[in-house]
Amino acid sequence: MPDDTLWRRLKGWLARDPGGAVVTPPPRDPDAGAGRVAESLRNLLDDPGIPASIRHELAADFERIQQMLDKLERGELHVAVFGRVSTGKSALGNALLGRDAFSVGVLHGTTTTAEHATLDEARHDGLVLIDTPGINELDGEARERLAFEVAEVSDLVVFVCDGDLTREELDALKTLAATQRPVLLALNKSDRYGADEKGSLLTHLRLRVAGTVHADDVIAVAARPAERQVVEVDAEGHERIHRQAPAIDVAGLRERLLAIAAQEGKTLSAINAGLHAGRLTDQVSTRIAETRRVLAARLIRHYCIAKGVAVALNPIPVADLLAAAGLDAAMVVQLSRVYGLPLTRTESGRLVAVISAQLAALMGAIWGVQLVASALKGLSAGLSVVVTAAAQGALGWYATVLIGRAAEQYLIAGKSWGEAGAKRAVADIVASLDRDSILREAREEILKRLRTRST
Ligand SMILES: Nc1nc2c(ncn2[C@@H]2O[C@H](COP(=O)(O)OP(=O)(O)OP(=O)(O)O)[C@@H](O)[C@H]2O)c(=O)[nH]1
Ligand SMILES: [Mg+2]
Repeated sequence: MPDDTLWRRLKGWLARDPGGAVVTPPPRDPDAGAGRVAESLRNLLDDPGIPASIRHELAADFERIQQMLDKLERGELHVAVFGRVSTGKSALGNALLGRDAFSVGVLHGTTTTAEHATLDEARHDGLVLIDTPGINELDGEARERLAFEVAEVSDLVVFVCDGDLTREELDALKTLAATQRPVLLALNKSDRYGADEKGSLLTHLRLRVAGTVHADDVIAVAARPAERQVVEVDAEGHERIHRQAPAIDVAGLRERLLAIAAQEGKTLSAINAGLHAGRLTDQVSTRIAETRRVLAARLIRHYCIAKGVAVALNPIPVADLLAAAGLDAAMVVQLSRVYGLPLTRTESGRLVAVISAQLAALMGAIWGVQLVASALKGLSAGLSVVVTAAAQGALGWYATVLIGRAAEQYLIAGKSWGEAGAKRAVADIVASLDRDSILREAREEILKRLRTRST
């Protein structure tokens, strides 16, 4: 059953905060947590209760969950570099990889799409690096979208800057942090600063991002230090000028990444995968609920026609309409199958009796006079037998709609009337339906069928 075990387990694992963001408390034992999420993902992928049509419709999402499961089983940690154009994101990716995996350029906008490469040196820790395009050219909304996309594919983000943060950079940093991924801030091009200048810039940055990035995670790097003129004086006192690039310095950042990967790698991947699965589970349940509602509406209509025509052909006193429960019980048996909570014929008969009793109590006063008046409304004097029969059939139809909808509600709530009880639930349904338009439609439909029968 799609609503039970896995779904409950997954949802239990993922607690929602009031703002709607999904927050997963990191499990104490990362491996156990990752194992639990992997199992949930596997169950979601294999859940026989998910109809093929819904699987097909959400194929891309299922594919993504499969990839995340593979990644989780391989124990990889995906790290994205994010930031303004030309801050040296690609250069930093290369420096961490120890090879030129990403193109680096003086021109703005060298990287135009997200690319990823495995961090060679850290392969045993399963770090995968993702390069992204710069955020300058984008307006606020597009920047936010990119941040979400990046967050979606990464477990951890290194935000790269090359000086103080602009307002846009700070906004983007906060957007990323709000997606629940850990964010590190790398101050790149630190070769351009003297030691004091670098120290005070770091202190300033730590203050600016306090509450968003931990002070230990604000780290200076030099991914591709610019060449400098170096003057060498030989033994004879001759000066020789040549250009030399200072050493790359990403050791602090690499160490921090590896430490995070070692400590929480699997937990972070698991959280990320869990978030995805939680969203997909919600989507799948929404789609299943929609499909069920459509099926249920079709089924109720089918029984409305059957009952409406039967009553029209065999007029019975209005007061007996609710008691003529045979067809309604058959309908409820079928509805219970649509909702995956099959009821026996006896159980559904009992449910129909409960609903009918509520309807009778609710409408005792109006059931007779007002309802008949409604059913006949709009019909001219000198009614033919067929027309009055159709009006009475319409009442049978209306009673079936009410019973069907009430039973549906009871099934949707997992065979329960909820805290307020059957009386309230039935009253709400009566109030929510447009009685006159249902009766009008019923009358027309029944008349059409009676005419077809008589010709
Ligand atoms: N001085 C100095 N320059 C650097 C450093 N890292 C990168 N650069 C230079 O910054 C420029 C941009 O580098 P990229 O790595 O292409 O920057 P990016 O952020 O990937 O740029 P886009 O892909 O265009 O957004 C290049 O000219 C690099 O040589 C550094 O540590 N020090
Ligand atoms: Mg780039």
